[in-house]
Amino acid sequence: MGVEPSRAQLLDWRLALAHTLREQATDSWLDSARRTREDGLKSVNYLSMEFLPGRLLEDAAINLRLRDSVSASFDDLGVNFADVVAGEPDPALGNGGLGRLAACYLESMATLACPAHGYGLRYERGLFRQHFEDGRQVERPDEWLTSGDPFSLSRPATAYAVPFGGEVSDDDGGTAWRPETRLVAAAHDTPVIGYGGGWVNTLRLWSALPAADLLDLDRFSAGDFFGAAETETWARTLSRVLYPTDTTDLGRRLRLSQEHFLTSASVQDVLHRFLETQQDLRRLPEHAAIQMNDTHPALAGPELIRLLVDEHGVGFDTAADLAVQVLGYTNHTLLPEALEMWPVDLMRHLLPRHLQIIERLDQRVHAVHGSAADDVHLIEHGQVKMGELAVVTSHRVNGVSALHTDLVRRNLFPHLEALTPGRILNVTNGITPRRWLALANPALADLVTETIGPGWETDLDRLRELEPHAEDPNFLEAFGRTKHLAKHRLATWLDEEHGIELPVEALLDVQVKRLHEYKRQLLNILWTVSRWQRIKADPGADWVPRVKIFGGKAAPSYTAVKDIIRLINDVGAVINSDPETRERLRIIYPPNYNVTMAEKLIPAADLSEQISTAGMEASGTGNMKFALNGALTIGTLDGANVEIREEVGAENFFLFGLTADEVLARREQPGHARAAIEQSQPLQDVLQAIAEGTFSPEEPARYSGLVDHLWNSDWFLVASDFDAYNSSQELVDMSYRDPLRWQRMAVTNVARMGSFSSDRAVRHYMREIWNVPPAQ
Ligand code: GPW
Repeated sequence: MGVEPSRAQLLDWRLALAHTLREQATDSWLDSARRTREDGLKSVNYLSMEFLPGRLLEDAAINLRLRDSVSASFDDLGVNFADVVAGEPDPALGNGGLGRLAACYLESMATLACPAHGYGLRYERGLFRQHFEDGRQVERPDEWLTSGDPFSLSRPATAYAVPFGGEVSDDDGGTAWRPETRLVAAAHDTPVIGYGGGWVNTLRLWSALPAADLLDLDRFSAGDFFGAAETETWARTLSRVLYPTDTTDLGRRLRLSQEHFLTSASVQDVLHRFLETQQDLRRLPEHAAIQMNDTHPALAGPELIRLLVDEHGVGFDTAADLAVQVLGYTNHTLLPEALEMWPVDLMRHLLPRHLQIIERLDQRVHAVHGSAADDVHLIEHGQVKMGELAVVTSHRVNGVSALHTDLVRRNLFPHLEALTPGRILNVTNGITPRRWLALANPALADLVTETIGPGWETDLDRLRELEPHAEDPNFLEAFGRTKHLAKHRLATWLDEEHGIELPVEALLDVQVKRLHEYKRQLLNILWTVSRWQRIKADPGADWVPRVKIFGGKAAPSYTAVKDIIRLINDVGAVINSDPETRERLRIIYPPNYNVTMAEKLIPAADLSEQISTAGMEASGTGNMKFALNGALTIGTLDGANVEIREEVGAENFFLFGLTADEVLARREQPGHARAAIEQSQPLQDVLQAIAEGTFSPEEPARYSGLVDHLWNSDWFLVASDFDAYNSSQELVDMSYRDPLRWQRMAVTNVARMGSFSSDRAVRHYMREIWNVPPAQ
């Protein structure tokens, strides 16, 4: 770094570490690319608007099997490794589960030596940083690039022009698109190191640059300096910010431009790499798979067809057939507000050629399938439906848990399932055990290795070998110590970073995830109020001490859940300062939940809150991380909870609540919320306290809207599930009172989590969707 060691700052050490680790990965990185090229291997191109990789350096050290020697080298230099990596920014290039899943899958693909590129956008500013002011969420910009991006390589030579706007004309059979403007996509590559370091893939993120001729010299010369730079500003804006919404709708022109920009640059790059070694484009499906992470990159079909037809002279039908063979689509939600639709007028304005191709694809579906396709419309009510587009341009469509896939088939795309039976399949989500056990929970990871030997890192089913030890009191005690260690580590961090005290002997009950009404953080905080009231009513009883931890951000425009954040903080302020209850109930809500915070919270948790309204959480992946780290789940029959419960056993899972079918039926009952509240004295007491201003004395009516909504509407069935949730929580207390029993349940959870490894999921994608053989 050009600095004398004695004068080096932590930042210098971190940059030096980044360069050193990247250097260590470089031979494998080049080898992996060379083998893919020279052996003509098929490679996967994972297109995603979001990636949440977490901090990179320690993970790289672990996967290169260099963690201990790096740490020892720093000791020799009198520098603390933990301090060095703690300064690394957490690239927040995503909102939540969708982006974190993409990161787990990239890591597993590299570990399995599956040739792959991740493609995304290099947002200059990631997801906002969250602060609380008077309990309210305040958003500040996230400047993650201020100290550079030292583990990545910028590749100015790898750049593509991405066209926008203008006109299309049909002249003598051929179609000509004369775009109004072009932006340049420039590549930034981050190595994705597989466990063991033998295979390294690439995460390629695009940033937008103005094309050289974008400064309008005529306008500039005429004195219109700002007007002259308009297109340049537009270019810079494009990769400036990540949209901070997650499974909620947004109808912004900039977002469609971002989606096209990602898709076009990535598909051009896929074709470019193919044409480096091949001539015959009809062989593209033998060499490339493109996976669309939800519909955000669903322009990949039209874009691939456009490039094949307009730039390479392939016929339309051949191009469309090729696209279908290459593309796959993963659906991650059923929520109507998250199903993307774009106004036809906007599409015509920004992407006239793509609109034309979509119209032709629509005609083609009807030509091929006749009246069987009567219910299929890619365009309806003036909107382009991106879900239908993604389905008809893919050979495989998958949901992300068994329940979710079933609902995708039955409720979301029944008309499309009927056209091409078998196209829709399930691949239940998974998580990487390297980050979520080896890195996040070194004490438990060491205990596992001592007990069953190494190798579980890449063969997570081996955790089953822990099961006999669940009867061994010595092992259970050692297991308990790892949980304590994680709690102490969390306590130190909470104290140092936030000045919050964590009572480490209490039951740690954690709900961390994006704020959304369907995830029902409201149910959790209402129950917490109820627990407080009952402790106060019966202070002599033997209450199990609990710490309720919340973490998560709300979309800045989602006011209903911003109120819930404020309520949690308001309730926390009152409860935490109540001397009568403080030893038995505490609320902690550290701001700015992200991957790095998850790595500290999850290993320390005793109880994992997975309490979404049944039928609404496509899968969840936090649920898997907690169980792998020995937390027990309290949860509904939703998403992957269903499969987790099947694996760990009903006796090791705290189930409650309506099923997905019962949810639909309940919503049909007029006055269901009022009826549920009237039947539950504890819930009435809670709502009354909130409505009276117990937690907002300076503004008693602050939550009257929220309470009103619960009585009169309650779409997410908080009231209907309240009593069941309470009974389940009482069972939690009973189980926790018997530490050996609890420990046994926790160990059983860990031992049975093997199938939730992202290695299992990625192998399934390779076999059933990508048609990529396993590496020898
Ligand atoms: F709306 N998910 C997410 F489906 O984090 F696109 N962001 C999103 O924008 C969407 C889904 C989308 C999540 C699901 O809510 C969660 O249930 C799932 O575990 C995760 O994607 C990964 O599949």
